[in-house]
Amino acid sequence: MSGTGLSINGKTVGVVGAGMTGRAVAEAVARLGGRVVVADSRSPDEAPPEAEAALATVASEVHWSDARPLASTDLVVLSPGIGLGDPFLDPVHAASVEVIGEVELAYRLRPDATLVGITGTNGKSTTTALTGAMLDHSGLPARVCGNIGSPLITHVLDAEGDPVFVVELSSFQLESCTRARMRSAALLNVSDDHADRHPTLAEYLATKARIFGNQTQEDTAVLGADCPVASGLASSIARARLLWFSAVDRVAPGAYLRQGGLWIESPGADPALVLSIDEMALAGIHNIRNACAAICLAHSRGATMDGMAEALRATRSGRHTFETVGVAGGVTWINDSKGTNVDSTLMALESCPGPVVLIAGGSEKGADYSTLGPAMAAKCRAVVTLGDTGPAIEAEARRAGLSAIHRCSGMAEAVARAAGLAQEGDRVLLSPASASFGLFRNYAHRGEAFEEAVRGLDGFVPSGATRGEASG
Ligand code: UMA
Repeated sequence: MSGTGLSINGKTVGVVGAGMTGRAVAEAVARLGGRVVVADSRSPDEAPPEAEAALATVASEVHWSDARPLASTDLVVLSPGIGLGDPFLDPVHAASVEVIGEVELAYRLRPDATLVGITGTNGKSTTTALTGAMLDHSGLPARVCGNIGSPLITHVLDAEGDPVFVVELSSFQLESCTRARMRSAALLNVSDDHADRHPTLAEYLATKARIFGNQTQEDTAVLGADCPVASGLASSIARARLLWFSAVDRVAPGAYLRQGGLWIESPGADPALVLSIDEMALAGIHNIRNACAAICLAHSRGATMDGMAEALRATRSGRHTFETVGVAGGVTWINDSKGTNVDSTLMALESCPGPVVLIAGGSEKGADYSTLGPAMAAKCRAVVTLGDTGPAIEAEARRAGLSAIHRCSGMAEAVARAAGLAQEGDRVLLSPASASFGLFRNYAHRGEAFEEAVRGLDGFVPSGATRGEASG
């Protein structure tokens, strides 16, 4: 594709973070003729195992727990895992070097790229995957990327032709966006998450709202009408065309559930049926909302009715999102490792029809677990806790009247304990309501550890086709 943006040829670019994003940025900068200086706040002992080898050919310098060498660079590009206000960046701010995120860099390199952004506390990945599939099924080339698993920068530099980049955006990524313009953007919902990085809900919402910040009259903003926090942003959308989505009410213009069907209503046009929800591969009310959001986004980029319907028939839940691993001794084992906040665990519990043994807990991000207590008491036969947040989850479960609570130190122990507690017909649900760091590299690593332990249970029978029913 053509590029009319920022030139970094001959410039020295600081890259903060040696993870997936930092490595992708370093590769991009080196390829475009820039000199790369990497700094990561971790010590060499904590370095991601593959980092040194991956950076060896593209970075001139790699520094661990020292950002001072970045003070003399032309521009610093941040990975999402480290906040703009992190004290590690003090030497960079003191030297007044501009700091931007990877998504912002991708935009500045290719301002002509069509970006479709999706944010929200839950449902981002599902909506992103659905939107990409709807465009693909409509014959419109699309690249699905971002927080869902691969940095935007790699895609914008590699893309042939002029695809639509459908980008899942976390608050961590939006925090460091300044000029990036989303031709279509959605805020799905907002609930408590990442309190360690965003101390108040207002600040978290303001960060998410940056997704609409650079839109023009030619662009589309999509808001979740069923979420009071997200819908409250409507009055601040000054320029873009606003579309709504809802699984409760008819909303126009926008997409909604009515009489068992998903409808789209454009200004001045009659409502049009996209498909009956019985035909969707995904189940659950939250996935109906995700589907409606995806319809708004894909329709705004020219997707066809047939293409949208075909994508909804074909798209299943993503990995580690309420995936049935299999059955052992009449107990169904479900991997919802991607349930990293309270809201997503509440949805996963709601999606389980019978008694549940819940495995929850992980690393601390300042969450409030009080709403989880009554849901655990109502649904759980027992709760098995893991990690730093285990005691807080345990306290809420006890306050709500549950007494069968067991603290474990690792996944194998948690699975063995849950197997002993579950009875025939129960579900054992891994849905941690917490991040994974500390015990695991990321949520995928945690989900794999769970699946490995489950596969070792006596009489285990793996699942066939899985029907996604929860968040993600
Ligand atoms: N880190 C440091 N010091 C640094 C840089 C990073 O300690 O100098 C730590 C971070 O605190 C974090 C870890 O390293 O614990 C990884 O951070 P990173 O920014 O290097 O992460 P990447 O490997 O580049 O992956 C990131 C996203 N991860 C985070 O935002 C933490 C991935 O989302 C995303 O898929 C990838 O970029 C591509 O865009 C994962 C995630 O957990 C799935 N996202 C959070 C979520 O969904 O809740 C926001």
